[in-house]
Amino acid sequence: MNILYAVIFLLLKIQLNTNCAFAKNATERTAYETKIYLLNNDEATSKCEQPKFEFEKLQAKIREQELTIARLEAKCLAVPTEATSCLPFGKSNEIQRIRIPGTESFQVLCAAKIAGEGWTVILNKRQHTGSFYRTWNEYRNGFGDLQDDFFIGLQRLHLMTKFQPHELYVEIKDFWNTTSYASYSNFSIGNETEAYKLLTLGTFTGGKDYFKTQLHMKFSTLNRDNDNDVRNCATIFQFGWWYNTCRVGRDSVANIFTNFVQLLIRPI
Ligand SMILES: [Ca+2]
Repeated sequence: MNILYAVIFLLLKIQLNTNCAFAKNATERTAYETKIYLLNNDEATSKCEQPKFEFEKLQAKIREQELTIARLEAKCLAVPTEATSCLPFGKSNEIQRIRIPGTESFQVLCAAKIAGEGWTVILNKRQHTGSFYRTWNEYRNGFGDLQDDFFIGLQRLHLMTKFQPHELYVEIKDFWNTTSYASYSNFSIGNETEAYKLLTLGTFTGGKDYFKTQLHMKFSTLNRDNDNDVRNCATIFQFGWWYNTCRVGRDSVANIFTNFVQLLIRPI
């Protein structure tokens, strides 16, 4: 007889819990919970028992959400908080600090008065000061003074143009003080293993195409002859460059009659 009561009690409990779990509204649910309480006479077990699969589904959903949050956090942390070019500095013509993935942050000279806002000066050369007759390591790491003559360095230039596409702007003043300009829509250079090869230039616009024979050329310096001439052009012109042959005419940046050269880049 006791077993029969126990079975009836159990069936009743299951029925009440099922009805409770699928109650249409809060009032119905409370009514079932009251009945469960009266049956158990115990507040701790009077609450409606959710079916196990519902609970597992909720747990899986929470785990998914946690994973999404973790990925978003990782993404946020990976985005550099520093500027990656002069673009965010807008009208600045001052020295600013930028950081490119793969290297420490470094200072650059921004230019907003030459060809619009947001340009980074990568080379500044005046004939009367400084020297560009430098070694491979100097050209790789950069040299000079940002307030005067300088070169940003091939490694930084490689990382900058690899990280995001850049346009190039060239301003040249020759021996006779004639100023001319050139711009290229997509300037990029390779890594050191590729001898910082001039990979792309994009479309040329402007007066003189200063880079027309330099495309796909490797970089050469006084102690690293990567040009296509029997001689070392960097030694002849005392200037590190993406030389092809040593027959550089007046249309070349490496021209010895160049009074002033400024190269600028800007993300596109
Ligand atoms: Ca050579």
